[in-house]
Amino acid sequence: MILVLNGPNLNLLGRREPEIYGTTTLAELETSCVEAGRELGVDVVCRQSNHEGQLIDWLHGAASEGASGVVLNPGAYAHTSIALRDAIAGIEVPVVEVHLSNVHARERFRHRSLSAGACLGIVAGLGTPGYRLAIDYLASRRERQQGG
Ligand code: DHK
Repeated sequence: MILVLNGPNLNLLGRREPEIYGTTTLAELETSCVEAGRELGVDVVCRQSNHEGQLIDWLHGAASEGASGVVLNPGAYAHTSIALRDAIAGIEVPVVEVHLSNVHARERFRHRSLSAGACLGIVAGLGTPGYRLAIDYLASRRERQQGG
């Protein structure tokens, strides 16, 4: 199973600054993630929260839920949350950080991600297809590790 976690304000996708984040809604994004998983033969479970502690709890529970990887868009917590970074660093399950927008082409305060350094890798600026790339990567990584 691959867990897809979206952080604060991503529940507003589709309506929120569409020139930056696009017009795809969170529900549509989550459906496309589940479909990508189906094509790849892996279950995808999607969740969203506006609360830092909830995201941390889901990360802590990822292994016991059977997740082989986590796709995480931390939203603005990427730029502010040492607690989120520590949660990622503290679990065995690999995490790929995804940003819809190219954070490096935006305001200076978005250039630094505290969480990214604890992640396996990052995808930024590719819009919703970035999630699919991350799922694809984590699914094939799991297969490689299982010797498949
Ligand atoms: C989403 C957010 O909510 C912002 O706070 C980040 C990220 C960028 C995104 O591009 O998906 O700065």
